Amino acid sequence: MAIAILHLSDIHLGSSFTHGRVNPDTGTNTRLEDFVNTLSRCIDRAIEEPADLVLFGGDAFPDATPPPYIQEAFAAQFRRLADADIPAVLLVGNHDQHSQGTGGASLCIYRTLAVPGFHVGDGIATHRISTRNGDVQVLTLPWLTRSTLLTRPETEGHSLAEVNALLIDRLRPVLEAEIRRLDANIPTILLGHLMVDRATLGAERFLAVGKGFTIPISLLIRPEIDYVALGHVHKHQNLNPANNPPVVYPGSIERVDFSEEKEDKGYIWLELEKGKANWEFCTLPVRPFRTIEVDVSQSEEPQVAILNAIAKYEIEETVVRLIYKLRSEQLDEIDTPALHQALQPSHTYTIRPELVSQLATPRLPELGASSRIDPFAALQAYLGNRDDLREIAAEMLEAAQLLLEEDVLEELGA
Ligand SMILES: [Mn+2]
Repeated sequence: MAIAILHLSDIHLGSSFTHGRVNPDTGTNTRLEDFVNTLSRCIDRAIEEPADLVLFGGDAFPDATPPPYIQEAFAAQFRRLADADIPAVLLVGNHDQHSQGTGGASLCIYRTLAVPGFHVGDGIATHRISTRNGDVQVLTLPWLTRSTLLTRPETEGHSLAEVNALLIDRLRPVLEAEIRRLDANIPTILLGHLMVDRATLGAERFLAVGKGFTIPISLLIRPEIDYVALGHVHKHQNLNPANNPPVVYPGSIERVDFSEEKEDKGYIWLELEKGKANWEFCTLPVRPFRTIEVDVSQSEEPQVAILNAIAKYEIEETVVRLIYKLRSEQLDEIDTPALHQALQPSHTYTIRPELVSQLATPRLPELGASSRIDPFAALQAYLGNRDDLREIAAEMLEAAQLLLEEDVLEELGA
């Protein structure tokens, strides 16, 4: 009998608030309601089938200290699994970890409370889990940082690439020891929150840049392992076309930002036996995002051209961003209130006019024409002009600071 497993990841409850509005009936941001509804669809499926096990691949919240009402919304969904006697493994992702100390991850509360059937994966360990359809072992590999396996003196004076190589050297024997202890007779899953060197990236590359490291896929493709359940990358993909074993990112359950506009969102339904993993990506009906980009700089009637561009799309219930390019002389021809009116049926919207320059002037005037600029100042100026990156601007600057300390940008000649 196969073991039925629901694998989901990157819930990010509490993200994307700038794409929502306050629901006047509940006082809650509509994007939190979206994320909770989508999460509840996953839990519904697990309970209806029922699943024998639920695997969560990490990143429950945007950070390790979510406000209590967001913690509670997450807990209210996962406790339905406990009520239905469905075991679950909650893996710790990079957004769930405190930057300082250990054991402080936002998900550790579930171990402290000893929720029946719940396992928290905050270390490299194997969890043997009894399900209705037999035992399964889940080797957990949470998000690793340089401080997980290395000490400060070991990393000092080394480049990021060298530290990455050092970490892989440390990880290899630790993982090997764990794999040797596995029971060869029962189905085995590796559950990891990590960046695999073969992955195509999404929003997480902005959210976590400079903080983690990349794992070669050869470490994960092992005959002892029947299915590799991943988290971290927001775009669904199977990294092993040969499928022996499947190496699968389910992706985020909702669109976190516009970089995920065109991606389907969903979870994985898996039927697992020793040596055999049948899996399927199940799409979730998530809120649509739509970029409407139009260049009216050559248009006689720019206002009409913009309204026509908007009219092309069904924008009801959609998160919309309108970007229009025009010449500065056309500014007076734009009736902005009428644009707001046209976008009214959307869920939420932003409007960004962009001036096309007639001359070869710098794209950002504050950068001036000097040939040598400080990369950090350049990034700051760039981010100051990108409303859509405001949410992650602080993190990007922090990551850039780290890179600069590592002299990486200098090496690149930036
Ligand atoms: Mn992550």
